[in-house]
Amino acid sequence: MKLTQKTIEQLAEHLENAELQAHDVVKITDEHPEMDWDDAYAIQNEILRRKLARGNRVVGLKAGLTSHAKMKQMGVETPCFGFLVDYFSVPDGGEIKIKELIHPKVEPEIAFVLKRALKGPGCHIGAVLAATDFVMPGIEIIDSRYRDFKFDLKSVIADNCSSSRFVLGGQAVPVGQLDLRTLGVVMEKNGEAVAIGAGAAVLGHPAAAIAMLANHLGARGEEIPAGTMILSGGVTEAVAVGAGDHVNLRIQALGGVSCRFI
Ligand code: OOG
Ligand code: MG
Repeated sequence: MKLTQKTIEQLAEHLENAELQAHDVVKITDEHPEMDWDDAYAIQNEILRRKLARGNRVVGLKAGLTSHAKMKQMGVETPCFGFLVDYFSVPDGGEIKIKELIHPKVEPEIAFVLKRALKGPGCHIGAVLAATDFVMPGIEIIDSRYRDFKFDLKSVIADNCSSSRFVLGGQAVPVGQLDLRTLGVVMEKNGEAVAIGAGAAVLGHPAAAIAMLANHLGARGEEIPAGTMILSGGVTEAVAVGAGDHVNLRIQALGGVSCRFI
């Protein structure tokens, strides 16, 4: 760790205020180029602590930057992990208020729900599939607090990996009979297909993103608890949205999920 506890708390407050007040900020590594990975996750944890103290609850976890399309779009080469709290959750078909957000983008995701806890190190896709209750389609709405969505990996980790809203829907399907690599993914904006892909775009197999998360937490002595919902990461590039847009995601064998921006 390179930052003091006081600086970590200040940066967490700074980034969380940007989220809650829907305004952008410059990336924090501009002022703190010395910060390291532990500092980045410590800032994210401090944002979580602030939310829990205010009565919010964790309702899921996420892996991000797990597909080449996303890594290329954002100019980074390693996945990141974040948390999802209660007020991020939007019902299927629900409305999302643009004025509560800065510059939102949507991305198609495969969501996993676990029936058993997963603990690294050494977690692999076999363990993930064995522990998975079902998968379902999810639209993630990301909203980097950084100006023009420009950041480096440490800055984006501190910013809880741009987490903002998510929508789950479709069908909850057990993984036993599915080949998650070849599941087709089509996301439409206002009726036009704007993002098309397949599950394998996520680290070769979306379960690998869940295994990486378990191994990341395992290195810190933590686990993914049974029952956790996890977004495995955008399959394609994220697509910018504005007021009036309607987004619909369909995933082969898993059905569809949608939301509207007002
Ligand atoms: C970081 C969040 C990435 C994903 O699924 O790749 C993410 C960003 O692109 O702003 O959620
Ligand atoms: Mg995502």
